[in-house]
Formats: sequence, structure tokens, C-alpha cells
Amino acid sequence: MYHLGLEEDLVQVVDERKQVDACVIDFEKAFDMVPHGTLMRKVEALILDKRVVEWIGDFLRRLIPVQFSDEPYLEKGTFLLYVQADEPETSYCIPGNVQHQKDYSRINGLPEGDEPLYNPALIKRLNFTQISSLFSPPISAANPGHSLLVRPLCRGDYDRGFLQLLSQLTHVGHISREQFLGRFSSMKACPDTYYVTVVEDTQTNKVIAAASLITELKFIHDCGLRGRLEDVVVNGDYRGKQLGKLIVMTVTLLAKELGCYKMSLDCKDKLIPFYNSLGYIDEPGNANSMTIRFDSSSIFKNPGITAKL
Ligand code: 16G
Repeated sequence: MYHLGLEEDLVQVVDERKQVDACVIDFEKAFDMVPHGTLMRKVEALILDKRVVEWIGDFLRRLIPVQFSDEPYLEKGTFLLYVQADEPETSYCIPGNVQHQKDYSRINGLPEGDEPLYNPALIKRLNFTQISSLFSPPISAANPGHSLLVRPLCRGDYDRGFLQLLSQLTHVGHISREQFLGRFSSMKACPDTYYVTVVEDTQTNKVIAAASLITELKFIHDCGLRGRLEDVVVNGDYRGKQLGKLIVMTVTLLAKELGCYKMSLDCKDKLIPFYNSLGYIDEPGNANSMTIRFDSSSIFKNPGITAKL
């Protein structure tokens, strides 16, 4: 097997009139969600050369090395596999490229051609059945309701009203497209840390709810992972559709899925009953959240501050 880093190499193979069949394998599904026996039975049911089937079997048993994608819009675990039917032992595995972005978006239910902040497959695998009693009528991240889509924040959400939505929560400021994209890239450059999640109304192409999970690496708790729930907001026009519960529980289940040992939040006092109803509690003797603000207007007004910071 050869790893081809350049599209030109593939073009060359085609130029040499060798047959090249292409298929996309999603590692997450292949390795983590689908029993390999079932997957192989499905592969065997396809009309493929026997050696191709054997090659995929070897591949699933990790007997064949695989190069993961370096492309910024493709998550680790998504790559393109070219299996040459007459010579499967010389099949190719290459990172996806820009041409495949549209397919990637379609497969993952993202706005066409857009880039997600994190792997959308993580949302799809969340198990809402364990919290089904919270929702009436039943909804989940996979089935949030007519024309609604729960997904990671995407670059294009600058134009889908994400910042205007956040301004219903607190001060946002005037953020240019460049600033937004720069911050998005910075978040994306911190692997496995920022999980900004949104609900989109696909009829209006507007982001109408959002919540963020931020994970924090710890030394304590056996080098554990702590989750923080931040920036929860639902567009006022969409209240009464259980979207607050939905977006909070989506990132809460995500924190659990990612192995966080706890998830915590700060909120306005009036929202305490809402978060209590979702399982968040003021732990006895451990329920304080304190703040020091560094904006010049308020820092010296905090009682008790005697030294200049
Ligand atoms: C709320 C938010 C917090 C956000 C803050 C903004 C939740 C659970 N909490 O406390 O994430 O950062 O409001 O308020 O969404 P600020 O502008 O006063 O910092």
C-alpha cells in the first residue's frame, strides 16, 4: 500500500488507465460504532473482488497502516480510501481534499461546504434515551424537531446570526468576520477542547440556540477532564420548544461521552430552577462561584480590595 500525499499521484494513476475505485470510510463508524462482523457481512454482500474484501478485513483488524487527514476541515478519522480492484494490495489511502468537502458536509448534515468546529459524529452518537423523561414530546439532538438541526458551530455561522444570538445573553461587541474566523481557528487549534454547539433553523438558515462545552485538562482526579458549560442562549422567539433543555443536555451528554468527571456552570440566580431540573445542583458546602472583574469600571468597587492588581 502506498500513501499518496498529492492529488497529482492519483491523477497519474488514472492517466495510466489503471482502474481506481473510490470509497469513503468513516473511522468513527467503522471502528467505534459498528460491529466489525456486521460491517464485513455488508461489505461481503457488495459485489467486490474477493481480494478487496480481504483488504478491508485486514484494514479493520488494523493490519494495514493508515494515514489520517491533515486537512483542517476534515476531522481525524475521515479520509479517502482508494481500493484498486485488480491490485488491492496497492490500494491508496489519502487525506480528503477540498473537492470532497461538499460530500463531507452532506454526509454529516452540515451546511454545504462549511467547516465544523469539532467532529459532528460526536453529536450523532449521544444517547438521549437515558434522559428521555426530560422531554415531552420526545426530542433529541438527532431529532430536534421540524426543520431544526443540532450541530457544531461552523465558520459560516458568522452569517447565520450566531453573534446576534449571543448578544441575547450578554455584551458581544462589534466583531468583524476576520475576528470571528480568527477566534474560530484558534479554538480549532486547541484539540478536543472547544465544543461550541448550535441549533440551526434550516428554514431560515439562522442559528437559534447555542451552548458551549469547554473541557479542562487536570492533574487531579487521575489526570481527569473537567467540563464547563458556557454561553447557553436560546433565541427569544423560539422559547417553548424545549430548545434550552435540548442544547444544555446535548453538551452535557457530550461531556459525559468525552469522559469528563464533572460538568459545572455559573448562571443567573433566576435560572437555578431550570438547571436544577436538568440535574445540576448546588453541592452542599461547595456551591460558591466567585468573580473578580478586570474592567476598570468595577474592579476597585469590589469591597475588600485593598491592593491594586
Ligand atoms: C452566564 C453564562 C456564562 C456566560 C456569562 C456571561 C451559562 C451557563 N452561563 O453566566 O457562560 O459567560 O453568563 O455573563 O450559560 P458576563 O457577560 O457577565 O460574563
